[in-house]
Amino acid sequence: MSRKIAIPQVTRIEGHLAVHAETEPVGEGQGFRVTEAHCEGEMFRGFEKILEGRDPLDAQQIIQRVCGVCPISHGIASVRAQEMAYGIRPNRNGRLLQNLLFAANYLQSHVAHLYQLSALDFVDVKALLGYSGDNALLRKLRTWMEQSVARKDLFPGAPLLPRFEVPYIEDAGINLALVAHYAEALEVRRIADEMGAIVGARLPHSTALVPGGVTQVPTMERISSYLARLKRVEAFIEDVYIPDVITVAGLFPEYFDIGRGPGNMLCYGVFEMDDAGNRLFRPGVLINGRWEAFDQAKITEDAGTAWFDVASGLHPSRGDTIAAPSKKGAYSWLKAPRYAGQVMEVGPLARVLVNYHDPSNTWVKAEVDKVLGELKLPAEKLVSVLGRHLVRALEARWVARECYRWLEELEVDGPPAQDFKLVRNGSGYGLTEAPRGALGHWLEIENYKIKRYQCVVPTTWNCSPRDDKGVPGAVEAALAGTIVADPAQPIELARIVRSFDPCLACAVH
Ligand code: NFE
Ligand code: MG
Repeated sequence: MSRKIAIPQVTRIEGHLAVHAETEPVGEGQGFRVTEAHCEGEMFRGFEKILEGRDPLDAQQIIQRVCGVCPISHGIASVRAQEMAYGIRPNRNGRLLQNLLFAANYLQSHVAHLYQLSALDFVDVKALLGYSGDNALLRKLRTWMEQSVARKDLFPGAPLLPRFEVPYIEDAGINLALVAHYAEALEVRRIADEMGAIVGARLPHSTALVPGGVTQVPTMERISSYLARLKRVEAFIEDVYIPDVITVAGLFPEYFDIGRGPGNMLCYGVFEMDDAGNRLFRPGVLINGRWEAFDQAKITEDAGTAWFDVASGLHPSRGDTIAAPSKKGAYSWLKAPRYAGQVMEVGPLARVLVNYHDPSNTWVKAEVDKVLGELKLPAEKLVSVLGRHLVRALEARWVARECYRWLEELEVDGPPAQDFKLVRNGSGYGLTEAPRGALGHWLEIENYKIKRYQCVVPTTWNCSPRDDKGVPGAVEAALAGTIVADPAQPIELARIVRSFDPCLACAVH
């Protein structure tokens, strides 16, 4: 008999996502296959409307509040849109300082994703209660665990339980190490946020980010403070984060075959490497396995299954945000973004695969092939739950490495931003890559005020509902076909959803 699976609140992601799946039995004792899945974004925020009528210079401040995890992405997209409207580019220091600020936010976000959000999909935290031994970490964890076992409401140990009761990692040493790294990751994330604050004046929401650069002059003291912290964060990525992902991959190799998704990949490009605008990760798309140049005119948003009373299929420069909570046939507060009418995956995997197949870019291919060779893994297996975790960790390595170069290229005590003049009327768009993928802001200015502001956000792409043709979004597609051993404990689905690192707070903006 078929079974419905409901995960009414996916925990350990940002924001409010419900997942519903229909299943059919595979065979006696062989579990249930997902025939179709729905992702429901359950909250409306309305930042696009909040910005209307305001001073454009306030946009990067207000829009960063969309998220506490990836605020700098929204800040960067916003200043890029303004830079286009004002007809400027960041000066050299401005470009490098924005990269350093953005990179710090990437590193914080990627480390958070593996440890605070995903590790408990694999680590057996409950087993820790039974482990002998006595140290400060174990004592703290036992207290958390005992509290969380005893109570159903919110409590200090809430991130650890409840959980699906399924087989987790059995090796006590690995469980203990991963939980110790969970605690260490909190410290590393604080240090990464300090790196961001050195350049951006404060984190999570930077007050120093402006069109054309930042307001913090790169003094020798700031450069050396950033560098010291970068070394600490990089050591964690190299010695802990990447090895941990490889350890988990070795214990759950079947997850290289689970959670594939639509296979189409979109990347807007990120981290400007020179004054001509070349980027570390270049823009591009993969459609049906073929690389194509990226064209921003091909982005549209369908709204047929979203709770909005707006026209469907519009380019975001013409989009609008009118909430319609009673709309018939709708099931999500996310619109359905499409590229050339196609559903797209975005995120670290998309950045890396688009660049892997880019005919003009060789560094990504060389780096990826080296790791695939070491792991004896074919490239196709990257499009999977474990592939997303692995690529995200590798990306943290590459971004940390670039930071050294950007620090060296800074002109010490030189101007940190390009000057600009406000415009009475104008428009622009800012396309960048947030840690979770392709992020775009579209801005229209009329009489020195924001007339229209539209955001199309990474998790809006990944957790998109069905479009007007009925085609499922990327995560919906990744869930379909999955075999769930026990529909009452659908850990397979949770692992797939979390591999995309969804942030519904961003997605519904
Ligand atoms: Ni709230 Fe975000 C990132 C953006 S995801 S985390 O990364 O933009 O939709
Ligand atoms: Mg939007």
